[in-house]
Amino acid sequence: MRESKVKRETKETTIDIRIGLEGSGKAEVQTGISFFNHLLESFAKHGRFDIKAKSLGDFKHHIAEDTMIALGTALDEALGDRKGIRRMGDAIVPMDDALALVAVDLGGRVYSKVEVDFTKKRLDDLSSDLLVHLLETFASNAKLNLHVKLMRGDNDHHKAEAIFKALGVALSEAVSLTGVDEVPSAKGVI
Ligand SMILES: [Mn+2]
Repeated sequence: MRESKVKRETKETTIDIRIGLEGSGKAEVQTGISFFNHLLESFAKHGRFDIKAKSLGDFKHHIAEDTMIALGTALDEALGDRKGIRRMGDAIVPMDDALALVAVDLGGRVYSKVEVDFTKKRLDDLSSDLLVHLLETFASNAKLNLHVKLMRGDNDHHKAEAIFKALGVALSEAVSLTGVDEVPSAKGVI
């Protein structure tokens, strides 16, 4: 079972995260930000990851940001030497009017490009402008290459949720084991 636990404490936040890659999509997420909980639960459900998160802090911005740092770190640790994984994964996921494309490469190179625009300033109790930053933060801490493109969409809630569902599906493919016990790189290391 590939899993890891990360506890991250700063003057601003205290974050406790646990991720299991061979999960069933069960999420127990308490960040104090309802919409962010909803996104992480969608991510866990469609990635079939088990995620436990408890985040406390001074500002919602710090809580969300530091939760994504810890979640990215936990994924990186759960993957270990990344032997035997498929490494790449992608998904195109609709949610009513919204259509999100997500592609990931767990080859260890950190790069992210996230293209999405929101109409409103707020996604319920989460600032819309935080969303791109949260995905970039996750990618850099998980040491992955992430491309996100919102192909179309009208409703902001649907756009954000389609992206997190697609991230789950893409990552579930990328972390899946091929049965070949090798690092999936021509270089022999990741
Ligand atoms: Mn929803």
